[in-house]
Amino acid sequence: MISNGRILGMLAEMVRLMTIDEGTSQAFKVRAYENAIHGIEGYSGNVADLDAKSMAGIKGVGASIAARIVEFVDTGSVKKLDELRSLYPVEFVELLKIPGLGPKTLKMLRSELGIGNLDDLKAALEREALRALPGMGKTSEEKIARAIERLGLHGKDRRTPIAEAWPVAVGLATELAAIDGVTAAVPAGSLRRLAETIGDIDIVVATDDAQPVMDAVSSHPSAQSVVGRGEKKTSIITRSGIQIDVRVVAPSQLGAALLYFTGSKAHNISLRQRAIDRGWLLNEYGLFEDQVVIAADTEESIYQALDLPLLPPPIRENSGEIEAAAKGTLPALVSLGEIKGDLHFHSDRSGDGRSTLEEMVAAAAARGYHYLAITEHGEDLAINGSSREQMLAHRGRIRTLNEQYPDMTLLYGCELNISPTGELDYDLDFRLLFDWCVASVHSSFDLGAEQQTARLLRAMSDPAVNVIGHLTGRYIGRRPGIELELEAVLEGLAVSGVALEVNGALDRLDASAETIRRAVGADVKLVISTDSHHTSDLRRMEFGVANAQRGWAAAADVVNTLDSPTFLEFARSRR
Ligand code: DGT
Ligand code: CA
Ligand code: CA
Ligand code: ZN
Repeated sequence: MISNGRILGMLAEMVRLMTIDEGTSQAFKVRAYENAIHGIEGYSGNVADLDAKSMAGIKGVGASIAARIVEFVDTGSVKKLDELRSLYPVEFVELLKIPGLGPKTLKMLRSELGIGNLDDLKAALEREALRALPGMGKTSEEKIARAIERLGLHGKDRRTPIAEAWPVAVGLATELAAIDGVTAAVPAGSLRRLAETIGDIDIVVATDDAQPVMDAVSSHPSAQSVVGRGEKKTSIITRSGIQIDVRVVAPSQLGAALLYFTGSKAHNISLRQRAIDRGWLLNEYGLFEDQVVIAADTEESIYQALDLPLLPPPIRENSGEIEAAAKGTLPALVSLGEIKGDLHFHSDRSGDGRSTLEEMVAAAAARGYHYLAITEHGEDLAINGSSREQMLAHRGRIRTLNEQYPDMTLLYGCELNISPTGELDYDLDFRLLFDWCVASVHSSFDLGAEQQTARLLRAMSDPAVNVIGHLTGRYIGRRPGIELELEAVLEGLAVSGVALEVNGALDRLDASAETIRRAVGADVKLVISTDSHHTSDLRRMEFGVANAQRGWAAAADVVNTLDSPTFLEFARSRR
């Protein structure tokens, strides 16, 4: 059975390759595939079960794309995709990640200079060959060279942003879990710890019959090459250049294997030392005294035998967690079940929103939230801000809609734009009409640290502001965050009572875990948010919570764990 994840992977590859083929991501055909992806992401059934006609009934999926999906389901491949793959090999497509290299430029580099991969590009930069091309110059050469440095696009050291690796890992694990005899298939390694970038994907599969799993992996359609094949371990490199290690273990040893392959290595070494201190041995097969198993089947049983509570993967970095847990001083880390609302949330009132207000609110209600802040973009954001009139009309719609949800308080909110000097949208009186305001940087990312810091401090002095959204504005692996004086910013937050957002979008994870940990130490309040623009984004809450854990945040540090009355008091407290 072909999963929705596999179909989405195929469509995403079509988008990548057609963007190059068409020369722009705005081409009609590319947009059509993107719409199909959004539609399928929001579809809860199994797409492969549908015929072409009912597939075309899914929002965003047209007849010709439906036909391609059917071809994929029936034959395991798509002719058009194969053609595009031979035109644009992986090592060429990879160059698209470099800021400043759009599809048109890339095609020109290939036709004019024969550049087909990173090594070719570096050599061309070396001999200053790019600057002679139309639309290029010395500055563009320098910019590209810097971007190559910063993205770490260097052969084996290359790391993949977690947002890119996550769907690949979860998709493959879901497929392997469906193989007969498999009792569990779990992504481990740095991905499970929610590291920002992933060296390779590690998947642990529990079954007594390794052969079908190893076969499925080595013949997987996403594999470009098989780089290792053993009885219990197979490694492949995907067409998008990510290495995946799949290891098979006996179900009775799943806990020990997960613990070992989740790491981090430093955490493992400390745990093993704890075992040695007790005269025991800890490895990927279990915890042993002489040859006798003390614990092996679950991670929890192993931690327990070592007099420790189950430590969640995000904090397994050997940065004091084992010592703190042993002493009982580890904070009770925030958990998903404690989250009572989402406080950074867009509908299609924002130009980049993709679901209606009604759909978004229904999705939040389905999660059992007690409160929800609708935070459409403020007027200044170039393409998709809302005017005063639009905002006030939206407020009416929100209030009316709230009548249908007696168990949830809807807050009329806004995501205000912080100007380069720290001013905010509208005027203070208008801002104070909002029940909840996120304030975020969406422009002038290149200012110096001093200016950025002043800008943020000024924004948080505004009485309408409740939380600073995605603090640095980074996109992991694509855009560095703004520079700022963290100490001063955290002190400003602590003094003003403005919260710091933990943005759960996987390509942001902003604030970073390090910043969160420092914020917690500085008594700064946190808000964990999804920044949803579509109903399928609400699940980002689990990433936000995991990143907050990675920053050692307790429920008491997180505003949206408060019960409704206490939260509403917090929302009003600076007004
Ligand atoms: P990555 O792939 O660089 O993002 O980081 P990880 O943490 O996924 O590292 P990886 O893939 O090399 O290994 C997966 C896990 O296996 C790692 O987190 C801990 C465990 N591991 C690997 N090598 C060793 C080792 O030499 N000693 C111990 N104790 N554990 C290891
Ligand atoms: Ca790994
Ligand atoms: Ca690995
Ligand atoms: Zn934003």
